[in-house]
Amino acid sequence: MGRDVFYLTTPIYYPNDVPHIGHAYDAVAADVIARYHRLAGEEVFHLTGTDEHGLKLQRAAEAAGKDPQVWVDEMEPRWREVWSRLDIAYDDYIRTTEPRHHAAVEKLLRAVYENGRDDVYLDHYEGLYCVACEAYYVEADLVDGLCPIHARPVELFREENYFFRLSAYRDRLLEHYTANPLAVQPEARRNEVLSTIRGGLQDFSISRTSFQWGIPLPWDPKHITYVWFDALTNYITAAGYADDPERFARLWPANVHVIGKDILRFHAIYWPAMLMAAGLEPPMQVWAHGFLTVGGQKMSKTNATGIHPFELLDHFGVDSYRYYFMREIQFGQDGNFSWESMVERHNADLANGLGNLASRVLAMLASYFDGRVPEPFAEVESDLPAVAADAASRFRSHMESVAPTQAIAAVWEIVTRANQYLVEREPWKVAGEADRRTELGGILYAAAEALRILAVLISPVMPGAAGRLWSQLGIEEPLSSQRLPEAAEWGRLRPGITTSRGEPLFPRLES
Ligand code: ME8
Repeated sequence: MGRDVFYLTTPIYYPNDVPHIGHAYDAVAADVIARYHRLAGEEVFHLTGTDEHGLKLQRAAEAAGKDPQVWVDEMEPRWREVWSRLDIAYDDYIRTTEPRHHAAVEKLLRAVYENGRDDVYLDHYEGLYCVACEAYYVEADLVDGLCPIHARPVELFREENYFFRLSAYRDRLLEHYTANPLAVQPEARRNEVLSTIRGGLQDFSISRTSFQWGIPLPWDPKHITYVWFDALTNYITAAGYADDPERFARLWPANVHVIGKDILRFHAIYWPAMLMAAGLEPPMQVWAHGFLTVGGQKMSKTNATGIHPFELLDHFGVDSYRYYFMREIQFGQDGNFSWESMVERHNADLANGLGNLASRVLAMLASYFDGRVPEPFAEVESDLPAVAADAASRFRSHMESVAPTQAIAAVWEIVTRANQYLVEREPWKVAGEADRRTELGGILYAAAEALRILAVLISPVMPGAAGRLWSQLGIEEPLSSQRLPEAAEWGRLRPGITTSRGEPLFPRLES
């Protein structure tokens, strides 16, 4: 495999509306994983973007009385604006209306159409279509006659479509997933995919004739490319499939597509089969997270549960926001958002936990040592270095396996142990005894060193707070130059540097 870059993607979002915290959830998760890999010294390519074609977009534009292109041009910046406030550091942003994408979709379509195996054929189709999903359903899929995902009425469509012979890929997909047990995660989702494939696959249509907004098939332009065929292709467009073979060889296959569980079938069945049909490798991993609810309910505009990220960002700030969703909701499972739990996490883990640790240590350094980091003192025995080393190593292995919730929990063992350590050692009492000055220095060195390691380890999750803590510690080398595992090794904090107290990292919030 020619790949030497960690290539990670988010889904591309439909800009028919503004984002809610469910969309932001996978954007934040992907950013945390991407930042972790940069911290581990890897070259990272983190892709996100917007899925701008299809019937759903065409109808949203019509409802707004606008041309679809004008509409998506207006809507797309409202997504980027949210990613910017969420500190999402993507390396590329793809819009499916861009010429580079048009070229890649045409190239992929042709590769599949002309592969000599008759994988694309023309047929008539009559079926039940959910425009919100942009997908067909059979009667048995429906719940009370409604779309199983959106609980909305489906529409009967009858069209001439080109079909992709997905049914022919059953055995190859099974072989792929047997040979690559981690290719779909978590385990429950892998089992779901395997049982769908074993149950037999239906061919799916890859073109539409009932509307115009999309990319025409190169061999029959009255057909518009099915929006999912179009959208999935974004992952290879941005890797240079149509215009940069060298770059494509370095980037493809992607290491991980981070997605929500509702779009698993497209990513873990359609997409690998499409790639196989074109002679390309499937992605190395598809990681499907769970669904967020608000007050136990599906998020939607109509029941006021479609919370815009700004509502929370204005109140909690970006670091607390990112922390909450990654820590409170077990990544991979469904979870419920509530204001109460968010305030609770903020106050308990951030304000009282990490924030309090930092302000106590920095205040004592200021009062007893003029802010200077004292010398370590071997006689001050403590298990803090061992706790930190163990937590850092578990943090890394959890991040490597896309388990941010467990990774953060490991880091918080350092916070808890360091706060206990201060309580046990009572530096404020030691400070009263003139002959225990070296010991006092040793205690505060250890606590400050724990803070330094914490700043490094929290940086993928809370880049802003990590940066502020880092500058309060007065370390000269930029935080962005730190690399794991070395940066988490105990004893790298240099005695003599000048710390400063600064503002509290996480001011307490009223509930
Ligand atoms: O599906 N909780 O776009 P999208 C968690 N354009 N995640 C949620 C969520 C919730 N309540 N609601 C939405 C699409 N999401 C396609 C993708 S990729 C080639 C094309 C997640 O804007 C959802 O699971 O409807 C999905 O991963 C993402 O938001 C985009 O949803």
